[in-house]
Amino acid sequence: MTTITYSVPNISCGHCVHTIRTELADLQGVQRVVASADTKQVTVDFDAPATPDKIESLLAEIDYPAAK
Ligand SMILES: [Cu+2]
Repeated sequence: MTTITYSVPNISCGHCVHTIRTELADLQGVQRVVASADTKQVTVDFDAPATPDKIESLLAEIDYPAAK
């Protein structure tokens, strides 16, 4: 299991949190998603076949790109 915390500046409300949680949960291998509008952070626990690249691509696709 790998855990990565992303900084996602676009998170502004509970809707954003819900969207991110729902979309990431659909990615195979993702075990747990914690997103917060307060900290603007998304923490993802995942195993293969999910990868940091796939998670970042998905976040960018749904308009919540992770800050580098
Ligand atoms: Cu929102």
